[in-house]
Amino acid sequence: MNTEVKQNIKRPIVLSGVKPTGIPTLGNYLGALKNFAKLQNEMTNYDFYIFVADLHAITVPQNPKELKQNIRNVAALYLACGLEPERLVLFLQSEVHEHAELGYVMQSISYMGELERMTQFKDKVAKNMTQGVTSALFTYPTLMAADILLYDAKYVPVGDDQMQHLELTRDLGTRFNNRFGNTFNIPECLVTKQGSRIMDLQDPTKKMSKSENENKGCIFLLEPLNSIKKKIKSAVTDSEASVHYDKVNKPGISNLMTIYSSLTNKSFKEIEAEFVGCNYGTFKTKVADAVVELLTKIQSKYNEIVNGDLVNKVLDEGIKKVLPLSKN
Ligand code: ATP
Ligand code: LTN
Repeated sequence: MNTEVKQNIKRPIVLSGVKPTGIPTLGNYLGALKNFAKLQNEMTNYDFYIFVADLHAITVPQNPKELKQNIRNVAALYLACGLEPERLVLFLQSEVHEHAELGYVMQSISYMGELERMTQFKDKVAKNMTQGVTSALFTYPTLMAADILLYDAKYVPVGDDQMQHLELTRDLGTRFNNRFGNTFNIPECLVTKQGSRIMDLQDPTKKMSKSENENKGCIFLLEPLNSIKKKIKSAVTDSEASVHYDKVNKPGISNLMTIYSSLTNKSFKEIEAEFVGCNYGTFKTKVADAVVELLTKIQSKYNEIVNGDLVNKVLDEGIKKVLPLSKN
């Protein structure tokens, strides 16, 4: 193996992925993409491995044409959200067949009982009852463990819905090391302080999710700006007409406050002070303005990128860097 690759291996790795199951949402951005861009600038001694998790996407039914477009959209959105090609190894999960191979090994050391406890599996089964549940949906967390352990990743930035999968990854890595000798680094989860779980605008007890919920409560990063404004204005709130944070009794307003706080860096106290005596309409307009300002920038960058060569170039370079590492 050449020295350049060896030097790469010595630098600790931050790794994460997004599934191309639809257009990424404001939840994906605030819980994951924004954090990747921030960490990339802060953690200058780390290498960043960011991939499009297409093998995970096919654990639920996909239209092949749409999947192809969604893969490209996710890759272009990574770049449009501030990930810098020079700082990052961007690749397609299915192009590195070692993910599936190690996933099989992880299946063979995991137990049905621990996979049955995964809440993402239970939630998706409840929602996909009519379509049939694939066995890959059940073993999904073992593939995710393989994604991470394969590269000896040190940190994995994710939204808080993935913490349970990260715990399982740590368990499987430790189990493998204990049985077969020290092989894998045991990774740590990096969850953003603000925005790690953005809720659906129509049902703020449910996570905003690109492939599962009714579209009305979900803001997609490539959605027309007018439609975004409408969705925020019709977000479910409560009858109190007072902007204060109370996740249990005021989940809708608390969710809008979380979005506003993540976008403006204002604390909940500062937001409460800003909107004393204001009605919800005024607050929602401000939230919508902040979201629209962000998405105007992201969409214009996305439009510059999506039809050019950059995405292919970055993916080609990424796979060249990542293939020797996965064989190490
Ligand atoms: P699906 O709807 O297909 O299950 P998803 O959007 O929930 O997709 P991913 O695309 O795999 O899931 O998520 C990519 C990253 O975005 C993960 O780190 C995940 O934790 C984070 N994420 C997803 N939804 C939210 C949300 N509502 N709030 C904060 N972070 C989120
Ligand atoms: N399971 C994640 C997506 C994902 C991932 C990973 C994230 C697949 N493999 C490895 C971090 C590291 C999800 O459903 N959000």
